Amino acid sequence: VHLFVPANSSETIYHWINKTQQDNPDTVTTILIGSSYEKRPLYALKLSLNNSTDKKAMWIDCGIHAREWIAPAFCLWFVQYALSFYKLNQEITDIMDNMDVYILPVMNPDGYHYTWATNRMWRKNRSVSKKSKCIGVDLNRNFDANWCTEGASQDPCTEIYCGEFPESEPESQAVANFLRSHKDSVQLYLSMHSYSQMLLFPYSCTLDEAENHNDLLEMVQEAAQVIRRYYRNTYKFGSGSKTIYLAPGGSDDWAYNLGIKYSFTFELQDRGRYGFLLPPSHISRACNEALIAVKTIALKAKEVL
Ligand code: 0X9
Ligand code: ZN
Repeated sequence: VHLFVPANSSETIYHWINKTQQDNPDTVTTILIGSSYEKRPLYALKLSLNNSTDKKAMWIDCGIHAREWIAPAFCLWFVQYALSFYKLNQEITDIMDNMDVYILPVMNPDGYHYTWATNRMWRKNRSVSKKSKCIGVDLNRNFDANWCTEGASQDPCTEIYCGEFPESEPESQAVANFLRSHKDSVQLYLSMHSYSQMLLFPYSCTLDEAENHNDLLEMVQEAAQVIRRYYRNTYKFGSGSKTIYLAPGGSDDWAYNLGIKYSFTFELQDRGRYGFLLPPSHISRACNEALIAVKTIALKAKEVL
């Protein structure tokens, strides 16, 4: 599939959100779910085909971590793919006929902007701490899942600072509030990161196994297999704590504990050659392989729901 999705500045992404909604008024609605510390709006797109009210839904967020630029690119890619290939590709048609899709292209717009303007390697948000000169909270340590235990830090000067208290940050609070108020419909949660090529599921905040560990394992295993088959690329898979590291306060574990039993974090390309600085020429492959993984998981989730 060829879709034109370059690396995008936050301004470009706001523009794109606007245009996507205007061009697809029957399918796309923009939902303002909150605003960032620096008061940038947090827009989620809702893709919804038939206006039945009791439809199941999936949620995808991208760009929790500022420097992981391939993640927002994926969110845009997914939306453009879904809108262009509905009725042309059977899998996306099947998904869209059965689920609404909520997409938050940039969960951390302040950090993202900062990586464009000032420091390409910034990770956290940009909130100012009362107790330190250091700036920013790791939004993926700020959720209420074994918050700030081993794998996070109380030191504002570290990259894994958990914040003052769970959901202290407007960005994590906005996502948590939205999911809390939509938890009866949202049954699949996906969070896009990079890099290292991994498909992860809960728990990351403890070494304990999730109650449906085997289902989750089967889903990511199948998704990794599909990537290998179609793109000859390798993704590791498993629970977060056993596959990468213990890391509490993450959005995936929090969503899982909320009752969204199919909850995943994807680490997209690459495995370290370029790291966060993935060249533009790699964007399309990285997004396409993530897309077939998302389709595989969404179709499996649809079966069991
Ligand atoms: O450490 C993270 O937040 C993620 N890796 S990254 O290199 N993109 O920063 C992994 C998140 C896995 N899930 C949780 N820790 N809950
Ligand atoms: Zn990340």
